[in-house]
Formats: sequence, structure tokens, C-alpha cells
Amino acid sequence: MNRTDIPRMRKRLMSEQVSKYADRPGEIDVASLATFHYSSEDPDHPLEHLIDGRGGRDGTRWAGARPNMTERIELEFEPAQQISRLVYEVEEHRVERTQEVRIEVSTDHGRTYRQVLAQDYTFSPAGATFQHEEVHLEVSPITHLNLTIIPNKGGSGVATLTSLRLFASPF
Ligand SMILES: [Ca+2]
Repeated sequence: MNRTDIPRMRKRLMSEQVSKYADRPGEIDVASLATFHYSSEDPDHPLEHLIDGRGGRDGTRWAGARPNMTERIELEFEPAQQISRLVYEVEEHRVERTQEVRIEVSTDHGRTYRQVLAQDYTFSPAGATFQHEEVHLEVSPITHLNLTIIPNKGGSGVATLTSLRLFASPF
């Protein structure tokens, strides 16, 4: 056999477009475990984009359908889930505005809620355009997780989130 022969192999160059997060241990499969309730979605940026694994800068995103409207997303878990960590990302590089994200959890089927996060983030095309937040939770198994997104606490714009990931393990 000629040593200079090039073996025939089936190969495909991977596009960066299709690269996803590597699976991380303890990640909760929210698509199959949660029912999503939501206040609105832009048809071009549907709720599915929140959990499609395409995060980071220029990742796919959910966006509300209406400018300057507070939007809500509620995840209902059946059965209740032990959630130790929550990761979310937001990107805005077109306008200058301040978006607030509030997160509340319920362990008793929505009878009572506890706020676990209220975070303002100011975006500016010339400055910060991307936000990655990790929130550690120490509560009993969760039946409901509510996100309230106020897009225009400063400036104006549309509520948006690039990703939402939940983990059973704290690391
Ligand atoms: Ca996404």
C-alpha cells in the first residue's frame, strides 16, 4: 500500500451556527418537565428560543411582541423540581435601555411566592450589550417559577431573554 494514499473518510465541517452548549451535568430538561405560560412572543423570536441551547452573544432569543410592555413567563413543574441553580442570558445591542428581571418561586402550587432575584441591567450599544447571570437557589422542590421582565425601566424597547437554563446541582 502506498503510504501517500489519503484514506477516504466521511467528514463534515461543523458550522459554528449549529454549535450548542455542551451538556452540563444536572441540567433539568425544562422542555419536558415544565408547562410554559407567557404573556406574549414575537413570531420571529418565539419562546422556544429561550431553551434551544443556543445562547451566548448572537444566540437565538425570545422577545415580547409589544414594545415597552412588562412581560411574564411562568414555568409550572409537575412533579415539583429541586432546582439549585438558574442561569439566564440577555442581549441588547441596538438601543440603550435598562431592563429589570424579577424571578419568584413557589413551592406550594402557586399559593405563595418568594422573590429570589430582582436585577437591573443597563444596555448600551457602545458599552454593555450582554448579560449572563447565575442565581443559586436554596428552596424546597419548586412548583412554579415566574419571570417578570420590565424592558423599559430606563429608555424604551422590547422585553427579551436569550436563554434560561435550570440545574438540579449547585455547580
Ligand atoms: Ca436561545
